[in-house]
Amino acid sequence: MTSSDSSAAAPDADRATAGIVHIGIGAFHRAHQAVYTDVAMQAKGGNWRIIGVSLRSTDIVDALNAQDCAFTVIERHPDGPKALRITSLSKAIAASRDIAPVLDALTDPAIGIVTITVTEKAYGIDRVLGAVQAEHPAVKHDLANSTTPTGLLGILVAGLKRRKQAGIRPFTIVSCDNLPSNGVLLRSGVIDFAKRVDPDLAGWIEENVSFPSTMVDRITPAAAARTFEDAKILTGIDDPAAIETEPFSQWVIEDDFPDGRPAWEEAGAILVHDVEPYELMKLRMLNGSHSLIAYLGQVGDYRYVRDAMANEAFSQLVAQHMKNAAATMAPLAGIDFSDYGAELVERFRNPEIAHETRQIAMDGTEKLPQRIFSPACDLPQESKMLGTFALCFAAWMAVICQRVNTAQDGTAELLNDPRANEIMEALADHQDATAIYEKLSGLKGWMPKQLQDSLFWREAVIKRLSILMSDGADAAIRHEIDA
Ligand code: CS2
Repeated sequence: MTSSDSSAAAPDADRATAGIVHIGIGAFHRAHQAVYTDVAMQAKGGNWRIIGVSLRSTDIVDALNAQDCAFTVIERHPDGPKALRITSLSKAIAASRDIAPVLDALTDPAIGIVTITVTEKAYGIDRVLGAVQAEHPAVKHDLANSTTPTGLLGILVAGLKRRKQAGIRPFTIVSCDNLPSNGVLLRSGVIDFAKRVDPDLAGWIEENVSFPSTMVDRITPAAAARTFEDAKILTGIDDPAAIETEPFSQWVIEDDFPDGRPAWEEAGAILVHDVEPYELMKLRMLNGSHSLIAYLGQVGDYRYVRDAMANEAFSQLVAQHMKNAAATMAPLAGIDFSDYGAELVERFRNPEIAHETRQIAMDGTEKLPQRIFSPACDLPQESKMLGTFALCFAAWMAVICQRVNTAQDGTAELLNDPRANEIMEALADHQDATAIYEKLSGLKGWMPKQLQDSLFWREAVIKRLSILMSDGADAAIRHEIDA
């Protein structure tokens, strides 16, 4: 347990030095943790500026460094956009160019926290076993080259190893990705990775490193031409690192920072003892509905989430799904799930937010387990409420089939999924709904046994996939809300 670090005297955030390394400086980080840290330092000071590390992209690193790492966040309010200039980032590093400065930053005793947004697929941790996925490309590379890592686990473990060797206290590691119990999962992956390269180090990590879990929330579409135009109009600055986001923002953090942290509560963060119920609520109600909208939206040519929500039947279906998802969770003190759902519907409807269904549809094999399969397993075996979950899974399959059919040259890239090659192989022949279900639900280590064994689930998904394939998304939606 800790309290926030408010020891610094007069806040002078721009002159503060770095105390955080953040891995994954995409739009979401810039719209979320960077803003919380900015506000926290303005309010309470502290040397908590952020050194941003990009694992792959180099463009954003160059763009940020060329402007002292200050950047614009446009909040899309209903009554017009509002621009903020964020200065909490102190420098950006491209790990793919040179890993040495990344490891140097991680070894700096002034760094007390490492935060992470790398998306689900970059973890390389088996969700059920908590062990590393030895065949994950980055994990495989890093296990063989542990002093020149390229991926998340390898970099964290190499940084911790250097600190141990130099007698420096470890940093606290904070996953900010949409994974259930993200801190617990990352802890077990880091320890398992360390065991494979240095068992003593694994013991030291087990004893000394905190991995608080967090729930993060802010809808942040990819930046588009309008983002940069509005940034220029509102600030007068040409900013290739500008991003846009919704007004809403939430961060629920397990308060376990033995070496202090920024006063994130000043920016509205909620510090709690147990994040899990908040994570479940958000993953199942927000992200699960997002996936439902994304896959049905892709089948039915709804380009943006707001377009789907403007369709009355579609919006009714989403509300129905939220209700079903809420039924899978234990009550959470202070939160009324139906109010939370109503607020989500309003956020999804925001006409100012152009969130492409295509963007959310990416990486389905990484997202469906926590968003759709887990809650489905928590409903009674033959519950009618399983319908909307089955529809989301069926819609994912329908999208996959559409894309496989249009990928004339077998381009797995089009599927935008880390398991694209396996999927392409599974669907090599032209197949009917039953065969497609068998092949895709049978991907190794994916759909939980409880669903594999359920005839009810199987029939529910196949029936919906048949409707989607023969009559399209709107027919499937009507069928679901009439059921
Ligand atoms: C979305 C999320 O792309 C997706 O999968 O569901 O990025 C979502 O917008 C955020 O989690 C909102 O906080």
